[in-house]
Amino acid sequence: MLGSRRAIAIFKFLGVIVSFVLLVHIGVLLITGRNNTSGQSIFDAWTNMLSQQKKYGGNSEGAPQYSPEGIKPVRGALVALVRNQELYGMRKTVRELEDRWNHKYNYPYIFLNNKPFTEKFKQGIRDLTKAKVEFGVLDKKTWGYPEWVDQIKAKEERDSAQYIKGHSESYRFMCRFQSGFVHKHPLLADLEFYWRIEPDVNYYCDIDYDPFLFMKTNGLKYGWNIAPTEYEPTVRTLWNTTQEFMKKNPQMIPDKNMIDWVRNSDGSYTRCHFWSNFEIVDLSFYRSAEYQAYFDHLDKSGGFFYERWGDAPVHSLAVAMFLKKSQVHYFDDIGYRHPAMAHCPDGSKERGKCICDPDDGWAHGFSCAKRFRSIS
Ligand SMILES: Nc1nc2c(ncn2[C@@H]2O[C@H](COP(=O)(O)OP(=O)(O)OP(=O)(O)O)[C@@H](O)[C@H]2O)c(=O)[nH]1
Ligand SMILES: [Mg+2]
Repeated sequence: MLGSRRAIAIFKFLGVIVSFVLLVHIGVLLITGRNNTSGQSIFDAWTNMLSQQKKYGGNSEGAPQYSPEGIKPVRGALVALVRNQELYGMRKTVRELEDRWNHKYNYPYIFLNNKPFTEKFKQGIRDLTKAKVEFGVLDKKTWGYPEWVDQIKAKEERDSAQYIKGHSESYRFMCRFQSGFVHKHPLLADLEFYWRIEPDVNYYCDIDYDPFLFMKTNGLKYGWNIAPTEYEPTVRTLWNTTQEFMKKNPQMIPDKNMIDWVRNSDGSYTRCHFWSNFEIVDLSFYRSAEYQAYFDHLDKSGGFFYERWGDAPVHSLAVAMFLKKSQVHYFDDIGYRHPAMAHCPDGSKERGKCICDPDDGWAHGFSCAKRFRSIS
């Protein structure tokens, strides 16, 4: 009796030893082991398998990391119009972009201002990145009133305006500059694409590919991320002025366009616009004769000052008139927040890369993003 108990105890002990040796063996195989047939480590095989899966957002496989000085596959840059006093808001944006994306790609930055940048601003930005950084001042002609605008009428509008930023003269200069002149600044002369950035925005997700290259290789002209409706009092006559332009210049409007995104079935304006504080654009679009003619038409009407037309609805109406949907890309994989609105990817494609809560991604459900998905 005693002998058989001892035998069972010995068998149990041996069982534990054998299991332990087996576990250690499997562990060693997993960490350093070689697959006998291919000679490839199991971890290598796993990593290869993951890297071969098509990443969302484009042909990112094997995307090289670009050196700060090296030539990039696209002449692209991150561009901000910004004031000296916004240094710390701008630093937050640059820090997040560097951490999430640009430390690998090292695309240059261009900062523009209607006043000279201080040394403190320049150093405060340069400290954050290895990429090339340039600072430019605006040509006076691109910041202010064109000679045909009645400045008394413009002031009356500002004094009586009941809408956000309605009282601000500089905000109107900013919107006119971003609508008609940013792409003409000499520092952008050599660029094919720009990615607009602003102070105090957030980038929530790692971006593991080159959006400039993605746009270029796919023939995309305009990339966006949030699409709300514009506040009506700021654009009272913008749609009528745009329709006038379309009637006068039918040869400029291609048959296949996106006009149904901005035009309701009864002909009225949807006020849908891409929120241009984030936009990635093929600058040949803004440099085109069509875009220039449209901007000139709007500018002549004075609506940047007699109302408060934003560059977002202006850019968006141009996209809707002149581009096909297949040339416009919804960067719904880029988690982004500008004060008041945010977009968080739903998580299915970017799991593990984002710090935002997909349930907060309410811009995704905005009617204009939905409308974009529904038009052909
Ligand atoms: N240099 C300069 N930049 C400006 C001026 N006004 C606005 N900007 C910049 O233009 C961009 C848009 O201006 P914002 O004031 O952010 O406009 P917004 O995004 O409609 O409004 P917010 O909700 O306040 O962000 C930002 O990058 C600003 O830093 C200005 O007078 N001078
Ligand atoms: Mg802003």
